[in-house]
Formats: sequence, structure tokens, C-alpha cells
Amino acid sequence: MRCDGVAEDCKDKRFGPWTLDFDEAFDRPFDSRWCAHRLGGSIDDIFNMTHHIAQYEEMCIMIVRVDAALERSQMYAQMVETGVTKVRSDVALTAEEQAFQIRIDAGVKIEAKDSMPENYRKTLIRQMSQHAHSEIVGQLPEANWITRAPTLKRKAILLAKVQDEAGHGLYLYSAAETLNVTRDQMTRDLLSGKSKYSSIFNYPTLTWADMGAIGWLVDGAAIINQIPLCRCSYGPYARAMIRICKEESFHQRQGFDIMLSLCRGSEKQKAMAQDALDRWWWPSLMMQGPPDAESTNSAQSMRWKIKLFSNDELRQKFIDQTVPQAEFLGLTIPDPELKWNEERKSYDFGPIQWDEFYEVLRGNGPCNRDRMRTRNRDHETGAWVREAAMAYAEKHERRVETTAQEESA
Ligand code: BYC
Repeated sequence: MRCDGVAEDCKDKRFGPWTLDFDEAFDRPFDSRWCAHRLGGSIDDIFNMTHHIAQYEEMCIMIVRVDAALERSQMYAQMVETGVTKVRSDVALTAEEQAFQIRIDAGVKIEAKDSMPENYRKTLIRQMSQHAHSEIVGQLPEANWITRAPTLKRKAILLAKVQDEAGHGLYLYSAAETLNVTRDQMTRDLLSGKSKYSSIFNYPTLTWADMGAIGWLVDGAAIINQIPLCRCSYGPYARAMIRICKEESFHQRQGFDIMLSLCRGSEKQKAMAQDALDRWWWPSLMMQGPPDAESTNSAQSMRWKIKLFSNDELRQKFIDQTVPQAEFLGLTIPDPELKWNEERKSYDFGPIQWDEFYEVLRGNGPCNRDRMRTRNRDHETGAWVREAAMAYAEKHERRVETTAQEESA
């Protein structure tokens, strides 16, 4: 199978017409060197493209998006009718804000010590801390199944995945700390309910198939959202996301693998997989955030290149990627209006129950209270670990100081 494309909107002519042979991509793990060779660019240029190769046991899906021009995200911001008018026109910006915007438009990465508009800093703290909280709270629904995983192998894999989520939270809290906010403050905001975390983690995990559905759908939706974040304008966030995305890719595969085993199992196991898909499908679509017309932050975040794609664009990508995977599993997406649109080369889909999403955001989802209770309890019972770690760090620091003094005496 061959795929041809022309990166017409690329100013960078090195990404002119391209052809990819899917057979050649078969069985090939993600390899930036190979991609660079095939597309005629350098390895650095690969970071200006969104490449995601997902490889499954018997199915290999390759998604290649040529998205090289730095101007492209700006073009998107102009193209997408977000329905909000929160972006100030250039003339309304102060001289410093204009200078900052010029750097953003030129694709310059903003680093921790650079000057930045206060609202840029606050927007990043909001998004990055929410993202970090989602990783931490996201451990709870899966941790629920560690003791009940069906085999030792599945248990070890799930345990590793849940540990990875804690690691993602740590990278993100550390990256957010470069913006002059402390981790203690961010934690307080989570525990008091001031700061949000992803709506998806307020749904219960009722069966083992939910571990498959979370990996396949929730991590799948997360990857679609997070790959563009590797190129966002804030350096520490972008760099943290590169490693996170690599691990998320593994998470999604393990979820798909659970679904595949269930779908190849008994009728009862397949029904369990279908039930999990029925319950997780719509909340996974909501994960990408409200529709563009109701997204209060998108327009400004896209102008600042914190977001490179709108919520609706990411949702559509997720659907287009996931429907063929469901077909491969022999499962039915619970949407009678889902239909391939040949003209748009995308799937049309039925209405999303946004009332449910906003109820979850207001704290009235099936598990909101339980998640917050558990998180607060774990924070309190874990106090001794933090105290011990601090005491050890202080002791270590004192020892280093004493040794240095002894050596200089
Ligand atoms: N849930 O203006 P909008 C994971 C809020 S973890 C809750 O479009 P924005 C995983 C939004 O905050 C994956 N709230 O906002 C972990 C805003 O309220 P505020 C988590 C949501 O920021 C463990 C309001 O609605 N991923 O994969 O431009 C195990 C209006 O929305 C949600 C990230 O955090 C939601 N779903 O866009 C397994 C990615 N959606 O703050 C898996 C980084 C919207 O103004 N975050 N809201 O009071 C983002 O990309 C963006 O923040 C969003 C929202 C696309 C989520």
C-alpha cells in the first residue's frame, strides 16, 4: 500500500512531494533516522513533523503527518473558527507582548529564564498542572485492578504502567516549577479542588476489560493530544512531553493487546470488551475538551503555540484513527450515526452529550468525590514518606558540606 502527499502548506521546500510505502513501514519500530531518509529531511526536521507509528500484533497502522512549516500552527489558528474572541489584536498588545509574539511566530522556544507575558505563564501553569494532576489521579482507576489482574504477566505490565503515570506527573510538576510555582502549591490546588484534572478519570473501572479500554482509548486520545505538545512553544513542557509520548505509546499498545486477547477469547470475554468500549467511547471523545465554539482558552493558547490543534481537530483525528482499530477487533463503536464521509475523508459522528461533560467538570461525575477523597487520604498517609525524604536530603547536604570543609581545611 502506498501513500502519496504533498506538503503544500510547507514553506520548507525540503518537504515537497513525498511517498511512503506502507509495506516498507511494516514491522518497523518508530525510527526518526529512517523517516528523515524517506522524507528527505534531517533528523532535526523530524521534530517538526508529527509522526506516530503504532504497531500491533497483527496489524500495523502508520500515521504520518507532514507538518513541517513552523507557520503552520499559526495558519491553523487563523483557519479554525473557535467562536471565541479572546485573542487581542496586535495593536492592543504592549511593545513587550508584541516582541514576545514575534518570537513565538518565528518558532523560537521560550525558556524558563526568558521574559514572558504574565498570562502566558499563568496559562502554562494552568494547563501543565492540570496535566500533571491527571497523570496522578489517572493512577487510581487502574491501580484498582493491580491485585485482580488475570495473570502475573498482566499484573507486572499494569504495575509498570501505573508507575509510569507517577513518573509523568513528576516530569510535568518539575517542568511547571520552572514557571515559578511550587509543587506544594500545585498539590494544594489539586487537593482543595481548585485545580482540575481530566474528566475521564471520574468514571469507574468495573471489569478487567476496562484496563484494555483505558489503554487503547484513553491513552490513544492522550497521544493524539500530546504529540503536538512535543512542539509547543514552552521548552521545558515540550521536552517533558517527548519522553511521556514514548511511554504513552507503549501504554496504548498494552491496552489494545488486552482488548485483542478478550476479543479472541470466549463469547463472554468479547462481550466484556464490547461493554468496556460502550462505556469508555463517549468519555474518551470528551477528553479532548469542549467543542471549539465553547473552548475559552483555545484561541489564545493557539496564538501562543501552546496548543497547535484545536479540540475538535484532535477529536476528529482520534475518531479517524480508532474506528479501523475497533473494526479489526470486531467491536462496534456505540454510535449509530458514525459514518465514513468520502468527501471529508473522515468519519462523521453523532452528537456528544456535553451536559454530561460539564456535570463531571462541576464535580458530579460518577467518581469525582471518591477520587478526591482517595487522593486526600493518600496525601495525608504519605506524609511520613515526604518527611523521611526531606530528612535524608538535608542529612546528605550536610554531609557534602562537611566533606567540602574538611577537604579545604
Ligand atoms: N477534563 O478552553 P478549553 C493521561 C476544561 S492524562 C477536565 O478547551 P484548554 C493518562 C479546561 O481546563 C491526559 N477539564 O481548555 C493519565 C478549561 O477550564 P479552566 C491529560 C477539561 O486548556 C493516567 C475548560 O474546560 N492530558 O492521558 O485550552 C493514565 C475549557 O476548555 C477538559 C492533558 O492534560 C477535560 N477533559 O484545553 C492514563 C493534556 N477539557 O482551566 C492516561 C494537556 C477541558 O479554564 N492539556 N477542560 O478552568 C490540554 O491539552 C488542554 O488543557 C485540554 C483543554 C485540551 C485538555
